[in-house]
Amino acid sequence: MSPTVRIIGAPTDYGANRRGVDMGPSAIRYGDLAEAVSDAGVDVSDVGDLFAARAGERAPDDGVAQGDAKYLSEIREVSERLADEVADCIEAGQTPLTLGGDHSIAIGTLAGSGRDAEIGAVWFDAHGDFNTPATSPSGNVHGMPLAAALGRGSFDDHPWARSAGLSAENVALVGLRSVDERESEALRDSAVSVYTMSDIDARGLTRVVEDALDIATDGVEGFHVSLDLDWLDPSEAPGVGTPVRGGVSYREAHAAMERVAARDAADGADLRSMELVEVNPILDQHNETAELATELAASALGKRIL
Ligand code: 4U7
Ligand code: MN
Ligand code: MN
Ligand code: MN
Repeated sequence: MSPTVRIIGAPTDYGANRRGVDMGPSAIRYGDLAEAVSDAGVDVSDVGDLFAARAGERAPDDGVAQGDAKYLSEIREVSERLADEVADCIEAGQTPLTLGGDHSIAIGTLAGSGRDAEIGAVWFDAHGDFNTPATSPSGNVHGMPLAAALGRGSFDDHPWARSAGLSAENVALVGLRSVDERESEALRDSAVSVYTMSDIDARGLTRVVEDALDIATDGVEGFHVSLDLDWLDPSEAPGVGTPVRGGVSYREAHAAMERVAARDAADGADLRSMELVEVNPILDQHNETAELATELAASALGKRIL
């Protein structure tokens, strides 16, 4: 990781089934993100929010009928803008911290982060995010970004969505507990590594995350961390659009981010980019999910207790 972190807001909800997640960047900033990150001992700059037209300002069925992925052309616009911003940030020697927005923004982050280098990714989520327009039960692109970044299935026809430097062999999903049937088949057929909540139950959080980091750092220039707040149990993170019971605890989430920071500090591994997604302030209680997101970012960026 570079000594300077650049915050980039991506206030979009085109990929989600519930409006409100476009206010995530404001809620996370209001939760004192900049201060939390400075407390971690890194310099922080904030370039503000990218332009993204609000889905709520459109007629409900505008943009919906695009194959089996809703708002795909709107998502393409945001993704291309975000990919450029992330690639520029890395080129300038800084580490991008992208704030969603729904998880479709990962398409842009990964395209930018993997534009000029081989990268890996650790994906902390209750869900697989491995649907394609052809397999998705919902048509919501926030359930598809990982498949898109890997150029899978019908996303083959959308080269803007592909992350050039990312290969399935260097991707690990951690904490899954809700995967659709065809999505699960696709994951089993792929080289992506999957660690479910049962793996965490059986082996403990730390061992699982260390394995995931081994995969994401093997033979690549840097690794990306995608943190979907629905990874946590809804009792800790109520402000998300697709909560699933049985997630990780507050302490486990911090422990995972602390493993990320430790790996970044070690030789041969570099935290190249990170994103915080799916915080929905309309569904939150007193901004606690947004505040949790800021705390977890600080842990990943190296905040220590002593
Ligand atoms: B998130 C879902 F069907 N799998 O594809 C889908 F259950 O970014 C949910 O992880 C996707 O929050 C959740 O719509 C996407 C559904
Ligand atoms: Mn999720
Ligand atoms: Mn997700
Ligand atoms: Mn390092």
